[in-house]
Amino acid sequence: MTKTALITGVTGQDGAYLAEFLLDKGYTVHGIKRRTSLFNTDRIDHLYQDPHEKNRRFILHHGDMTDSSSLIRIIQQVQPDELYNLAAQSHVAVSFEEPEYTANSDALGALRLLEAIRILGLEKKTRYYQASTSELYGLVQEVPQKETTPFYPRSPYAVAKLYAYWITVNYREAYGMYACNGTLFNHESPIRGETFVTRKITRALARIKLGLQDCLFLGNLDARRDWGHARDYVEMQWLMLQQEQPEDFVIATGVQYSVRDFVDAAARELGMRIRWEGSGVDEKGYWVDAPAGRSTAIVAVDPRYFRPTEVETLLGDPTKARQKLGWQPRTSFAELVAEMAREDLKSAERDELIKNHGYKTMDYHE
Ligand code: NDP
Ligand code: GDR
Repeated sequence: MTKTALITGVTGQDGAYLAEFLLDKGYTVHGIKRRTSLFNTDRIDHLYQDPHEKNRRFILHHGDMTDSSSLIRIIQQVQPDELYNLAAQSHVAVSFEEPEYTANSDALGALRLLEAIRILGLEKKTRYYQASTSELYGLVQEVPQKETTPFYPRSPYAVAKLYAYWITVNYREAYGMYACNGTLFNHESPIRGETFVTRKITRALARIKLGLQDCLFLGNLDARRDWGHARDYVEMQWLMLQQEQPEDFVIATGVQYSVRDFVDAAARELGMRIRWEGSGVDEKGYWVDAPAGRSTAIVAVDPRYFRPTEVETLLGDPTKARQKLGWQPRTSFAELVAEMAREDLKSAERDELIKNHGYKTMDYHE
């Protein structure tokens, strides 16, 4: 029998990879997208099926993590075998600016889904996956971090995700639901949001190479992360829901690099040199030095990107996932950076064409 999956956050990076993965496995996939004033389906447009088509296997619904009634209605209609909760205000820095909204969508959003499953009497049918995060470890208490490492969240985002983590555990224990947390370390891809540091770097360097941008402003260059590929990580999300017993798992590569290492690796890939600047902005936030040209990218630190409380270092230990799920990442750091740089160079080439025809392309500094 064909299985039915429901994905919240289907328009995001992981949602797009997971939808594709489940469709390939023969699932019928339903996704929840929120209403936005511009189309937000770029990442899943290749999966789109016309609503008039018969026997569609990819179906989108309007809903919002802050709106219980829409979630209950969709779950009632879809009756999912598996529910993947990937929707979130997922930007750590933004969570300091919108803490209440972040708590509403990321913490209470998870509760709304779990309650909907219970209200609808689907506790024995619907398996639930919660997108938990290495940000829970925050100020790290143990190196490397594994399933038993104590949490110390360092942002409104991480605190909201802490609630979501424990409410998932609680519903599993209280109501016997098949509910689990995937505690995922950072994972990236060519469709990563442009304001996360990896994509910001590959996109900016590619644009600098083609003369579309002058320099790249970053925050903490010394932050260290355990970066994997999103395509590898969604397979684990699925595997976690195929076990006999629901359990929580850490998913990571077990290797760590700094933001500065990422810049160097991306520059190497694009055949560029980096000129590092301690600080290249004046008190008004304007760039004070002349651009360095296409083969050399200026990278400057802008304190605007510092966070009130930073997570300096994260390194995961994926031993349990390797042993129990038989899972391990397939993409190396070098391959990840190369793929992202290659794809962003293609987009920059497209933007260059547009510019050469007299149209403006956006130079974001976020
Ligand atoms: P993205 O930011 O790319 O995607 C988030 C998704 O959630 C988007 O589809 C977004 O919609 C949707 N969304 C946000 N707010 C709401 C809302 N109020 N109602 C409905 N939908 C909403 O995140 P990723 O794909 O990178 O991450 C997926 C999940 O995994 C997130 O929960 C994230 O916190 C978590 N995570 C991610 C890690 C990573 O390194 N990528 C690591 C660990 C955890 P829209 O497209 O309209 O913005
Ligand atoms: P993170 O990812 O906060 O780990 O959360 P992000 O790429 O935003 O930051 C990683 C590290 O890089 C430093 N940094 C910068 N970050 C951004 N965004 N922009 C900059 O200019 C910049 N300069 C330096 C940051 O300070 C940080 O230390 C991601 C999200 O996907 C979360 O949803 C997820 O839970 C975690 O990964 C695991």
